[in-house]
Parts: sequence; C-alpha cells; structure tokens
Amino acid sequence: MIRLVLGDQLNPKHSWYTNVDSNVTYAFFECMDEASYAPHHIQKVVGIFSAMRQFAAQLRDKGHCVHYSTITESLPSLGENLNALANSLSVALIECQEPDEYRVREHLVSLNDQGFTISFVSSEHFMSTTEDFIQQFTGKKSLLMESFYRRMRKETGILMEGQQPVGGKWNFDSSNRKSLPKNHQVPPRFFPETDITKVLEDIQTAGVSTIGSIGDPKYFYWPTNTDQAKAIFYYWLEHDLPFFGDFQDAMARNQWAMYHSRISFALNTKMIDPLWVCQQVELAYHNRPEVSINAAEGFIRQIIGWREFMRGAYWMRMPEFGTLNYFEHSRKLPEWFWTGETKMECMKQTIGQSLTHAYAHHIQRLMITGNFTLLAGIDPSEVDLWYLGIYIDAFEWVEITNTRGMSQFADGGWIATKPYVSSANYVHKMSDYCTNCKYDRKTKTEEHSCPFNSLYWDFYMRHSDKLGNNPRIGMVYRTLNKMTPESKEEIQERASWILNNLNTL
Ligand code: FAD
Ligand code: DLZ
Repeated sequence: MIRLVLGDQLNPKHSWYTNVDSNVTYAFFECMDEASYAPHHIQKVVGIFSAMRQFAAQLRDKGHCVHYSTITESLPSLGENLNALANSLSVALIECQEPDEYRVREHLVSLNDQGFTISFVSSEHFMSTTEDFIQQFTGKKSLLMESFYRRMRKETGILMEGQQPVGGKWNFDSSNRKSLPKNHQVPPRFFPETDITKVLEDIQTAGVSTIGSIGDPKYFYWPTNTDQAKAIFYYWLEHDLPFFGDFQDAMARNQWAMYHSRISFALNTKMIDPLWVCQQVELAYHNRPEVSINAAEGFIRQIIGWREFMRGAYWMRMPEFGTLNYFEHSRKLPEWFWTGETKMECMKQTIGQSLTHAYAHHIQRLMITGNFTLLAGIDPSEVDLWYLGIYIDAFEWVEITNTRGMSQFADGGWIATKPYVSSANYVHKMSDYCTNCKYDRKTKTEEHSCPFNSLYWDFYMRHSDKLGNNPRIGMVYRTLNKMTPESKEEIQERASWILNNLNTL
C-alpha cells in the first residue's frame, strides 16, 4: 500500500506512524502543479519542501519505507506521480489523509478511475468536524463565530470552570485593541536557523516561478520541523504572550510581527498540534500572573475559534464559495501590490514586509491591504490569488475564507456581519504609519488627501442598496445623510480620480 503525505500533512503524531509496516510506502512528491497553482512566495515553497524533506528523513530514520521525489525529479502533478509509483510498486491501494483543499481532494478522487483505489483517513489535526459545523449553521443567513467558539470552549474544556468561562466572560476582544505607546520597544524575536541552500538550488533548477525575496540561505528563519516550531512557540509563550492581548491589533513601522506568534505556518503544515498549543497557553495563564485573561483568551480564540470556524465555513460552501462576488467588483490589483512601491506608507510597509518576510499579521492583512482592496473594488479573485501566494501560511481553506469572506465581504455577510473597512482615522489610531506618509490623513478631497478617506465614503455611497439597511452600519449612513450634496460630490470626484489612477498612488 502507498500512503500519500502532502506538503501540509507533516503531523508526526499521526497514528499512521505508530507501527512500522514494511508493506507500506510513504510517498512524498514535490511537484510543479502544487508549486505553481498560485504565484507562491519563494519562502513558502522553500519552507514546505524543506519541511517535507526533513519529515521524510525522520520517517526513514524510524524504519518506515519512504519514497521521495524532489522537484527536479518529479512529474508535474500529484496524480501522475502517484500513478507512476503505484505502477512501479504494483500496488492497487492508496491511502490519503483528508486534504485540506477542495481542489486537491477532487484531484485525488478523480484518480480512482486509473486502476487503483484511493481511500481517505482523518488528518488527526483539527478539533472540530465539518459535519458538526454544517449541522450548527445549516439554514442560517449568516454564521456567528461566537456561538461556534463557545461550543468549542465547552467541547475542549479550554479556559472553562465547569460550564462557565474562566474570567467570567467568553470573549475579551474589547481589551485586545491598544495601540503601541510611544517609545515602546518590541523585544528581539527568536528565529530558528535552517540551511536551505540545496532546496533553493533545486527550486531554481526546476524553474519554479516565485515571488518575494529570501535572505541568506544558510539562515532560513521559518520553522521546518516540529522541534523548531516548538522552540519558536515556547519563546513566544515566555516572552511575548503577556503583551499579545493588549497589542493584538497594533501596527508599527519596521515591526513586522509585533507580539504575534508566527506559528501559522507550523500549524497549517501540521508540524504542531493546535490543541496542544492552546493547552500550553492555558497553563501559562494559570501559572504566571503576568499572563492576563485577555492575552490567553485572545490567543486561544484565534485557534479554537477563528481557525476551526474558517475550516468549517470552507467545507460547508466550497466550491461555490470561490466564485462569490457580492459587490460585483472587477478592478485589477494595482501593480504595486507586487513591488510595494507606493506612496501610501501603510501599504508600502505592509506589502514591503510581505514580500521580504512572507508574513503580515492579522490586522495588517485585514485593515491595511484588505481594507484597501475592498474600498477600491478589486475583483476578489485577484485579491485571493495575491493572498494565496504571498503568505507563508496561505492554504486555500484558511486563506479564501479570510479573504473573500471576512475581508472582501464577497459572501454578502455570511462570515462577517459588516464590511471591515475604515478611513485613515483607524490606521492612524492603531499605527505610526500615517506620521511618515506623503498623504494627508486629515483631509478627504485635496490632491494629497489620504486615498482611504474618499474611498471609504464613496464605497458606502456606491453600495447603499446593499448595505444601507445593515443595522451594524446605521451610524455611517446617518453621517452620510448629514453631508451636503456638494461635499458628497467632491468626495465622489476625488474617489473617482483615485479609482482611475490606482497604479499611480
Ligand atoms: P497570531 O496572531 O499569533 O494568532 C495565532 C494563531 O491563530 C495563528 O497562527 C492562526 O493559526 C490562528 N488565527 C488567527 N487569526 C485567524 C483567522 N482569522 N483565521 C484563522 N486562523 C487564525 N491565516 C492563515 O493561517 N492562512 C492564511 O492564508 C490567512 N490568510 C488571511 C487573509 C486575510 C485577508 C486575513 C484578514 C487573515 C488571514 N489569515 C490567514 C488569518 C491571520 O491573519 C493569520 O493566521 C495570522 O496573521 C498568522 O500569524 P500568527 O501565527 O503570528 O498569528
Ligand atoms: C503549497 C504546496 C507546495 C508549494 N508544493 C507542494 C508540493 O510540491 N507537494 C505537496 O505535496 N504539497 C505541496 N504544497 C501543499 C499542497 O498544495 C497542499 O497539500 C494542498 O494545498 C492541500 O491543502
């Protein structure tokens, strides 16, 4: 029998590996189709291949039988590689862990016609099931993360005292929104070091087309095995968790990760276990007075709440979810999304660090780049492709739900109850970006006014038919109603100029 191990299925604790069975071959394929379904960041491809190679080597060391095809040896698709291996080993049964991605599942299912049987087992990674998710939300016009999250807290017992939440409240979100005080220094972070020279060489030899940059190949700083992932996490737990709660939404120039954990890549490739991570945070809360409930709950909510929730939403609505475009947005992404060369300081910082580090934290993704693309009416498919390629942690199940759903409101409010958009006020409140910007954050309609200001009001005017009755944004429309027709017109004029000249901003 062959057991296929995909690049995001590197779970060392999976029950597959409990016993060594000489009749089982574990198959890993670095392949062009997977490396090019989106314009991936070079660090993402390097990180995945490097982690796959180390995981395969560990299995071999434990006595398992392993087949590994590198990107310079393999055939283009997973199916072609599996077919060739199945023929050469004369096996008729291929077992796979449930893929996280709809496209890959369909591809694997289609192989059933090619002379062998594909069967699926659980990836033994997630804490919730799609069936329970669908049962909870079938027939609901919009999902409610909070009700899902409470169920998950009860089911996992995390931060619970009997049936009640620890700290007396389920959710401390309102205490997660401080901006960074002036002169506050975010301490240096811990980075593991992996020599990825050979992996990089192979990727270049195979001609994989990538975006972004990579530093010294001797010191690759994303985790590529479970030990490194745990080391990053433990360092963060000891040094950064106490600040995570307060500054979860804060942004600052030259601080590319703030107090965020940077474990999403390790989680999404399954190098570390999400429940274990949450249990460590809960322990820290109980044992260390400096870890407040808003830090512990704020972090745990992201994992047993948002992360599991997005997975449920993905499988409930795919493939249709990938076509949704509620506002019928159709503009192209500005060219500077691929270079970071724009005069808007917030966009320059966020896109710049995304190209350099394959990372931006949540509020940068939601309230800087996502905010801009929604206000500018960019086609959600263009936006998806950018997010799917650029981030080290980007896998469709968690990317598309966050991008098309939460950020672009392309599902008409199924995931998010209102669009996440803002003018420059919010950006200025939560960051120091505006102080160094060529645009004026205080004005709306002048030549140097921050583009966010006119785009924000213009967005609500353009979409009043679809948003005007939303009770969560009544205040916006009340303010708009008080504006004179002349000032609305001036805003629309400035917005229209911006929309027609996006590449020049
Ligand atoms: P931390 O802030 O330290 O949070 C801890 C963990 O919580 C993360 O590692 C992640 O696993 C989980 N988490 C936090 N927020 C979310 C969320 N909204 N949805 C799901 N899990 C969450 N996350 C991805 O893993 N892959 C993506 O492709 C992705 N694309 C996104 C696109 C957009 C437009 C937005 C707004 C968010 C996206 N996110 C994505 C969610 C979030 O931004 C990242 O999980 C987070 O920035 C990863 O950094 P971290 O590990 O330092 O997170
Ligand atoms: C993202 C990715 C990349 C870049 N390359 C590979 C690969 O060559 N081989 C592989 O098995 N997996 C790769 N992956 C991860 C897959 O795309 C991932 O398994 C699917 O997105 C399913 O979630």
